[in-house]
Formats: sequence, C-alpha cells, structure tokens
Amino acid sequence: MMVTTSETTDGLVPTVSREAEVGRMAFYEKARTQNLAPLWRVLHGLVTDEPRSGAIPAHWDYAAVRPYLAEACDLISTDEAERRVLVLENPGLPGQSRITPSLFAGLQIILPGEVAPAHRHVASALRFIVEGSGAYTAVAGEKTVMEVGDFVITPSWTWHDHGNHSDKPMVWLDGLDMHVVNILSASFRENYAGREHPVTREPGASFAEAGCNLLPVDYKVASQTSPLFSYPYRVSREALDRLSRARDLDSCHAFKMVYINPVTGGPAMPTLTTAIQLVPKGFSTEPYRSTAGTVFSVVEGKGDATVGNVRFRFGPKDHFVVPSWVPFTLLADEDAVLFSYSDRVIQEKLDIFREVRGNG
Ligand code: 1HN
Repeated sequence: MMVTTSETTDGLVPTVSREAEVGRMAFYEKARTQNLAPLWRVLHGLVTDEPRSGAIPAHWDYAAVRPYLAEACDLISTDEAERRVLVLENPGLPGQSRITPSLFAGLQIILPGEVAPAHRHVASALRFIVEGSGAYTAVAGEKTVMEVGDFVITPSWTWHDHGNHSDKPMVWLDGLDMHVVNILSASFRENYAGREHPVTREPGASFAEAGCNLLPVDYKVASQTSPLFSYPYRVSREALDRLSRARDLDSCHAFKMVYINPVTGGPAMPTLTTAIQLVPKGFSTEPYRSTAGTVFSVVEGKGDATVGNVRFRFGPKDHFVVPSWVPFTLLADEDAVLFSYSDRVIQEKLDIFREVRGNG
C-alpha cells in the first residue's frame, strides 16, 4: 500500500511504500557509515505542504500564573537566578523554552530593592510591562522608568540591568529572538564587571533625540533597532483612541498599529514585529491567519478569543499564543487593548510571509 503524506504523523514521510523500504534498509545503514542519508525518506517532512509548527493554541490566566511568580520570589533571588523568569512554554513544545518555534516568552518578576545584574547578549529583547509601577530598566547607560503597558526595547548587544526602587513587585513580559539567533549559530553573551552598568545619559535623552519628530542635525543611523527604547503606554493608548475616531476599523484587526523606528520608518526591532491594538466593545474580528505565530499580552478589557478549535476568556494581564497558520478571532465585551509580537518582520525580509483574511 502507498503511504501518503497526510496519512503519517511521525515526521517520517515516505514518498515510497513501506514494504519496498524493507529491501533498502541495508543500504541505508551502509550509507549512514559515510554520513549519507536518503532524502526520499524525509522529503515531505522537510518541505511540508503547509506550516506545521508543533506549537498549539495556549493561554495563561494571570490569576493562575501570579502565585507561581510569588513562589519563585520565595525560592530564588535575582542574584542567583540572574533573571527571575517563568517561561511561557508552549504545551506542544515542552522543555524547549519556546512559545512558538521561533519565539521566546517569559514573565519576569523583580521585587522592591532588587537588581537584575547587567549583562548583554546578541539576542534582542522586548519588555511589555504587566504589573507594578516605577521600576527601571537601564539600557546602554540610560535609565527608563516602566509603567503598565509600556513597551521597552533592549537592542542586540547592549548592556542592560533592571532595578526596582518602588515599594511593589514589578512584572513584565520578556520576548526574545534567541531561538532565531541560535538557529543561525550567532549567539554571544557576557556579564558586566559590576552589578549595574554606569549611567551615562539623562533619563529621557533618547526620547529627546528621536521621539519628538526631530533629529540632531548630524544624526547617524547606528543600527536597525529603534533608538527610542521606551514606548510609553499613555502615548500608544491615546494614539489608539484617536485612531478609533479617525478611521474605519479593520475587519480582522479592529484598530491595530505597529511600533516603528522613527528614524527609519521601519519596525521598532529588526527581528520582532510589535503591535498594539484596540478591539472596541461588542466588536468581533473576522477570522485571520498568518504564517507569523503571535504572542498576545492583554492590557485592558475582557473578551473571548477563539484560536483554532480552542476558545477561552481573556482579561487584563493574561497571555495567549496564536501559532502559525491557525485562524483566530477576538470578541471584546469591553474595549480591549492587546499588545502582540511575532516574527513577521523576519518573514517579510525573507519574502515568505503569508496571511489569509476571512475563511480562506
Ligand atoms: C534576559 O537577558 C532577560 O535581560 C530576560 O531581563 C529574559 C530570557 C532568556 C535569556 C535571557 C533580561 C531572558 C533573558
């Protein structure tokens, strides 16, 4: 009997019959001694008809997660952990520190008085603030105070440390591209000699330089990452509010804006597409799917998300993931604001991004 692609689920996708394979096993074993392997045994698993990410739809209710963050604080210090992060692991990819094959997501908690020591790495990171007020992150010698809903960038290979001088814990979502860096075997990291990197710039210096529709006259673009490393929520929230009055909503995204690098007009980060969206009360988005698996962090509002066959409620501080090529809809009971990130920008650079609007 011919075994076809769709009948197999084991990753071994023969284009040939299993019976005929028996007579070839000795050849395969012999070939293996010369580091040779037959492509025809794996071809359709390597080059699939459609995306097969292995990631499955998943969601993390903040009410369920928060006690684990608290318990982690009792069990380990930031000094010992370096970063006290609980990884949001996709249940379809257990033990791999992945929320999708290409994306890392984790929730980091830092207590009053703690410092997460300075280090740098090739992987770029984003922070999206979930709980607390007034802790700081220092990036390349400039401190930024963080508030709920702020989006903060740690560009590749920049020294960064975090500290909490407030009187409450602070929690944020960490999104990193290290899985992409690692598949390209391009990872480096190092610790800073001291716990904290010296502060060399005034707070707000980057905002003055690049955040006011002005640039220093001889400004030179130094990297593809936005020099604005903090995008405060009060600014993005107001933009969404005004946009919702100025434009018609999009049937699949309602009001969705991507964070950009104001110096280049390109995406804020070279490897991660980041966005903030408003789904107005009572609105239900049309089904949408794309090849860019996407992580969501809910800021405001409640509603229902349907991701493939999985339906769940979402509310503030919840997280969920929509894997590549899985259709999803959002229905808001109240005005809902969601932050999201994906690897879309990489796919666009490679000319491989695909999306389908509606029930296509
Ligand atoms: C990292 O350096 C941070 O700097 C957070 O806060 C999360 C997850 C994996 C690897 C490095 C940080 C991280 C991380």
